[in-house]
Amino acid sequence: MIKFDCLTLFPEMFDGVLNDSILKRAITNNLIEVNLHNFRDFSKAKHHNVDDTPYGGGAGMVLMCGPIYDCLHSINGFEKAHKILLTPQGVPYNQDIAKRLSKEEHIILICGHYEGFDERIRTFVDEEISIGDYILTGGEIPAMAIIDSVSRLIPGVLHNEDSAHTDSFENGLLECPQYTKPYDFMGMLVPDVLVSGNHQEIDKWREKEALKRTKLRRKDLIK
Ligand code: 4H7
Repeated sequence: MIKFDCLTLFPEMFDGVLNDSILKRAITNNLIEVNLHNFRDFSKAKHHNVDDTPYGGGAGMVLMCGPIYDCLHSINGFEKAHKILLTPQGVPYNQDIAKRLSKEEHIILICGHYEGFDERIRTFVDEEISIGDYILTGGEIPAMAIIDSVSRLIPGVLHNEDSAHTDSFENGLLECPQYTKPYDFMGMLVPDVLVSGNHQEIDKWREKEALKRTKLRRKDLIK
């Protein structure tokens, strides 16, 4: 059982992902637990503001420390939990990080919005993660990417126990080409080896194709 607590101003954004058949089953089978916390509920401001103007001036708003701090402290076991901030300035996320996180018991994800965070929020967390070099309007999509990618590594979450092991990246390579029926689609045929029934040859071909594709598309993955 791995527990995720998510601090967000937009908890509804998580509905679709958590109602996905695989994650939904993982939740009902008590393999994962996901709790959403709206830190606006912890605002002490008249109109429940969670952001304010930046010191030094300039456009935009900055998320205040207070509501996030108080929300964090309201979570049972927050001190021992692994706390992550989702920002474009974080360490680039990958499958190795997903594997490391899947060993945690309790992960707290903090999703920001607006122009950014008060710098002191960084002192609340253990690490800062980015899901890639692009800008999003909030940290919710990165948090969902982490919940999804980590959950599917928890034993029992995937139907076929093996499927996580045969995945792309598990062996450091991209997936090999795959085909299904029909054999002939508008003159494009399935490679002969795949219909040969020779499983030794098929395995060899798949390995070769995976390596070829990785070299061509993602040289950086070849160790
Ligand atoms: C923290 C600080 C993560 C979070 C600033 C978050 C991309 C990623 C956010 C911001 C994120 C990622 C606020 C900066 C909105 C940009 C327009 C939320 N974007 N934002 N600004 N790559 N955005 O993982």
